[in-house]
Amino acid sequence: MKTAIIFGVTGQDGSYLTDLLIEKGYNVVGVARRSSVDTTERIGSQLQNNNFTLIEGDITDAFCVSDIINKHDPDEVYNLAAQSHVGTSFKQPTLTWDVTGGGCLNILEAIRLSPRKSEIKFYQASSSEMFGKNYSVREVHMGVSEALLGIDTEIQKFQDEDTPFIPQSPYAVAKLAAHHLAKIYRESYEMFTCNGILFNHESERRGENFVTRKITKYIATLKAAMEGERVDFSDVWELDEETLAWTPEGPQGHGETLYPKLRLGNLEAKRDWGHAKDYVRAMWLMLQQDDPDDFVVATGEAHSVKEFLEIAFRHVGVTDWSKYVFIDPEFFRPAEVDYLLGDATKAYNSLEWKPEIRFEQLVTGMMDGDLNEKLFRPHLQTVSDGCPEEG
Ligand code: NAP
Ligand code: G4F
Repeated sequence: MKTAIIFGVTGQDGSYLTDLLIEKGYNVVGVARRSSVDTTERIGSQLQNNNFTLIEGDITDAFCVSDIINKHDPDEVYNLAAQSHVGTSFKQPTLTWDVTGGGCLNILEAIRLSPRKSEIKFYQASSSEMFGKNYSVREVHMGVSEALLGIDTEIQKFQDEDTPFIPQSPYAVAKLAAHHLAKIYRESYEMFTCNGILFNHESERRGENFVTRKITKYIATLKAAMEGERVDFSDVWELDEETLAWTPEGPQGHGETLYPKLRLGNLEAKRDWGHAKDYVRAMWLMLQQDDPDDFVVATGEAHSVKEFLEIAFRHVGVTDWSKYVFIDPEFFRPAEVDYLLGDATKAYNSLEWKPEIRFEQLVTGMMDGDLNEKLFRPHLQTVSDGCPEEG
């Protein structure tokens, strides 16, 4: 039976990877940092599994990391632990550097110094965010309808393994340092290290301060609250400009209940969004190869935040979503990554990996996930929701 250690097991990807490896018959050791509250919600279904062990550890503590590697004799080590929020990295750059960059170095060193160095395969969670402002270009042939209009080709922007990195945030710089370190350890010490350059991937388990889940959770919460108040979701009232909240004074006479608007930043940014379940499969496949390498993992489609909003609201019958959304300068970043579209041809060919879940299905699946949660969230009755510090 193979043993895998997952750093960052309580996160979105950590939970899906745990499910996958348990299904494949692994013994999984999940590492979670100490917290004053329970962070195991996403891996709750595995906690009683005999093949799953949850241990405490923090990747910024080199001795702790080394102790974990030596104690558990892993065949595979996955580093998914990170301060993974780009916006937060501008507010907490040092912490981001220590966790997202330094944490990877601690694991690489622990493996290098282990007597089992040559038997351990290592996966590093690199990110499309490292491309930052940069992209490659190519000419693509258009479809029949465009050809009839005399347009044969267009220039497409994309990123693949050969696109140079121009990071735009402290997070991306920390990830890039970790990425290069993993390569250097591969080339200098003959270690089996792979970088998965993953484009954005989301799910029902996505953290609530990433834009996709922030949107789906808001819509589901608002709908549930309005249904609780027997108020028609598609027919809201006048906006109180001061509180940025809807104050219903309709026939039901619900008086002062407040429904805050969804506060978002840049809606024009484009991302190549896939589903986390598909992407953890690619991580595992990388470590099953004979030789270590780096791979882009992406769907090959880019959509704007606005398109995500449109599909999510349409799913609950709302076509004019603009009246629910407030563009708040607080959520704009000091530097933005405008466009990410990955070319995963290398992963398609070498790993035989392909995404199964496409954009529209991702959005509606996330909406259903939040709609089915059916929790009543009392915070909707205040206007303090959507704290800029967190989203
Ligand atoms: P996530 O949900 O934010 O999970 C991050 C995990 O890291 C959590 O389990 C977190 O623990 C843990 N962690 C944070 N600081 C730690 C520390 N000092 N020591 C040990 N663990 C620590 O992120 P994700 O979406 O699953 O992404 C997984 C990895 O892929 C991350 O490295 C991310 O940067 C990278 N990535 C993600 C995407 C994406 O679109 N999702 C794309 C490319 C790359 P807590 O539960 O205690 O917070
Ligand atoms: O959902 P986001 O915060 O994801 P972002 O910045 O692309 O980073 C995610 O993907 C990376 C891979 O490319 C990972 F490495 C990283 O760990 C993380 O998982 O923001 C997506 C876009 C951005 O352009 C942002 O400016 O949405 C825009 N946005 C607009 N309003 C917002 C908001 N983002 C957040 N988080 N909150 C907003 O209110």
